[in-house]
Amino acid sequence: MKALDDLLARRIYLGVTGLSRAGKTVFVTSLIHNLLRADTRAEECPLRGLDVFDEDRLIGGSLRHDANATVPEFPYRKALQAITGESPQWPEPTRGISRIRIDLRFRRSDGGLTGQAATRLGLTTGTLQLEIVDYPGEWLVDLPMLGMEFEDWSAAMLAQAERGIRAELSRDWLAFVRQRPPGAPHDEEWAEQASALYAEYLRACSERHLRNLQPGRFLHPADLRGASVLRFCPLPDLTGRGEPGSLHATFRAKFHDYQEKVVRAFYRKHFAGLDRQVVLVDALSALNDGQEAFEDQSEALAAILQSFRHGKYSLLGWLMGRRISKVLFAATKADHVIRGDRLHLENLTRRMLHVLDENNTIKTSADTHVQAIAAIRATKDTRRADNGREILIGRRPDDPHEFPLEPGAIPLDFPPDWAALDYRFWDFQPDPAPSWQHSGFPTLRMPEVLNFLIGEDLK
Ligand SMILES: Nc1nc2c(ncn2[C@@H]2O[C@H](COP(=O)(O)OP(=O)(O)OP(=O)(O)O)[C@@H](O)[C@H]2O)c(=O)[nH]1
Ligand SMILES: [Mg+2]
Repeated sequence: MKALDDLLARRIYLGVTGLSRAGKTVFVTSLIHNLLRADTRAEECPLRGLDVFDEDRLIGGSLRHDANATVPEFPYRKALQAITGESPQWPEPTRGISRIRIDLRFRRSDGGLTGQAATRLGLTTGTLQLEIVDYPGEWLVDLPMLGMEFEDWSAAMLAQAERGIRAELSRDWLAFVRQRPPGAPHDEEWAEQASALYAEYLRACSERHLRNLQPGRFLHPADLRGASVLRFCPLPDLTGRGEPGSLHATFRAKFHDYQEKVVRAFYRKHFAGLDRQVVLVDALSALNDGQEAFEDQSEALAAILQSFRHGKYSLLGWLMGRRISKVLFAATKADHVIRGDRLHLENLTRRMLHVLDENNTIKTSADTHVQAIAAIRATKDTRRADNGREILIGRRPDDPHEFPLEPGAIPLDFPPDWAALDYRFWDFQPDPAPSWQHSGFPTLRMPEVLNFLIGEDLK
């Protein structure tokens, strides 16, 4: 029976992505920890609301280490240790792609096709092998590059570099590339300097919370650090396609290599194998960052959305293999807003996606859902004694004590009315609650997230 049980075990690949600092590491850590710690006898289990758990069918989860994996393992223990250690901290930023697998044993329900078929065979239990892949949303921002020639891309990047706060950040790189005409003979040392200055400019943008940055690998090179495929950048004043041997022609060829060996290779090797996808959207930090950063992050999100378009007009039309059947857009860090505003956060995110997805193509491509969540809840809800207004209690980075804090209100419109905006993002720190290590993390709506993504597979 065990062999048959294994044969019927389903493997689901769940992609977790989002732009830098969106909350990917915290999300995966919370999901794994809470599944490992599931205890139906506990009065307050954070999985309450997850169907397989509420129906008392979840037997337990266990981590599986894959000795042959070619992708680094997700740093679960390290992240857990940081959050639940003696002086709790959020986990460190992570780089590149990582994966982790948890096997979930469950009792089959009478509903669901697999469940019925398996029960008929006398199999009352099943296993879901959940393989989680965490990768930077910045890599998806590269997708529109596939539809462009080097010359058009250069012109677009140059125009962008001259706008708003970018003008100041791009000064050194622009001054450098303008010194030499694109028709000049190629020189590897010059190319290295130009691309290094361009990468520095992108990093400076990223520090100012701009996120619509291409090529994404300049920021998260992962295994391509120092590789010559990254030794190019946009060039000014391009005409024609460049004489052979010129800077122009060489950069054009590198751009083409980047399209094929980096962007397409990522989609083919990793993205094509995903069954489900979570896109974490940190609309709150974006609001806090102000209009320019917010608009820039929205453009990055619009580029990301293109990855979920199927069909004739999609840039991924060539991509074969399985298709992502469910996409969840999760507005993260919902514990940063008062209870009455969480629905507003969800609505703002929904409107934002709706506006960005001009042709409604993602809606018609996969089953999509928008939800405001907190993977780890670092605040408590309460009311002010004097006027009864809802407020939050939480910890700031500079003080270990709890404080009542008022984050202000979430705007109802997208784009927001910037003149009227009164929202403040406090950098709440994790609670040193000892129970977190044993009973799991308190969350907002994580059980619903799991119901949407894998509920059917646990029937
Ligand atoms: N209060 C609260 N803060 C969160 C939550 N998730 C993430 N954060 C905050 O967001 C920061 C970034 O979270 P990470 O999970 O490291 O984000 P990431 O997307 O993995 O970031 P990179 O690895 O840099 O790409 C954390 O350091 C926390 O400050 C949450 O559920 N609640
Ligand atoms: Mg991370």
